Amino acid sequence: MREKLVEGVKLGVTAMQGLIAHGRGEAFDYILGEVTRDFALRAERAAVALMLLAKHPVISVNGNTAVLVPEETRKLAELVNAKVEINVFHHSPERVEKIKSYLEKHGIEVLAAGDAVLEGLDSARRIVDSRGILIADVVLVPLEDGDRCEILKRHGKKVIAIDLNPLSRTARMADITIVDNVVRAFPKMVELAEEMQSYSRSELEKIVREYDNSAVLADAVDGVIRYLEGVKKELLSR
Ligand code: PTJ
Repeated sequence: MREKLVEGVKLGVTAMQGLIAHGRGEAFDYILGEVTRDFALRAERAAVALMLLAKHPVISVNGNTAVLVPEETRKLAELVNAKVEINVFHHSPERVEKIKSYLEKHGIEVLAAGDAVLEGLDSARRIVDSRGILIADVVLVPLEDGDRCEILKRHGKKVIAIDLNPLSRTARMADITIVDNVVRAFPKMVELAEEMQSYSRSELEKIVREYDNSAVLADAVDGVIRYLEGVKKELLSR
């Protein structure tokens, strides 16, 4: 992952700050045991159900997500019929163009017109595509901490976050929070989407209805506590 991100920086796709963000993620991954836990799986399942039910689902891609999971982004978008839109915090037209051609090389049709504004946001994340995030009903937001989630919700959109930090602003504000590494979450969601494609709308609606994000976030915090308690026990038993 580190090598991919460093290469991404060299290509001008990943922001330098993306390396710092990765370090934050790694630290949380360590104290989660670096595996997909049950709480993440529950969220991934609900996320796929919500995307399959959506009219205009959009996968929002930044410089980290682009280099970490391009193939899986393409597959997931195809399976749930989602648009892929570039949305970055560290914005320049040149950088967006670089991310766009990087994703296109992976066979992804990308939205990045930047012809509309998401009212209420000051950062460059306000720059959106009128065929994508602007009209989306469900937005998948991987690897991001900030105020965009809150604003997306204010615009009536459902937000799915993928964030290893269950305490981040985005993680706490999202409708569905996947506390997992994007490199595990995306392949898992592809697998689930392949299976759930054949589900009826009522089956998908039931999954979404029964999903409880507060319980998932609490279980994620509990997961960290339990993992650390296990480490502590092991150290004391030496
Ligand atoms: O490409 P840009 O310009 O949009 O910039 C991208 C970054 C990631 C720098 C920026 O948008 C950002 O929000 O960075 P933050 O504030 O550090 O937030 C990143 C969040 O993602 C943190 O809560 C990390 O714990 C989490 N994270 C980092 N790596 C992973 C991750 N979550 C899941 N999988 C990862 N691999």
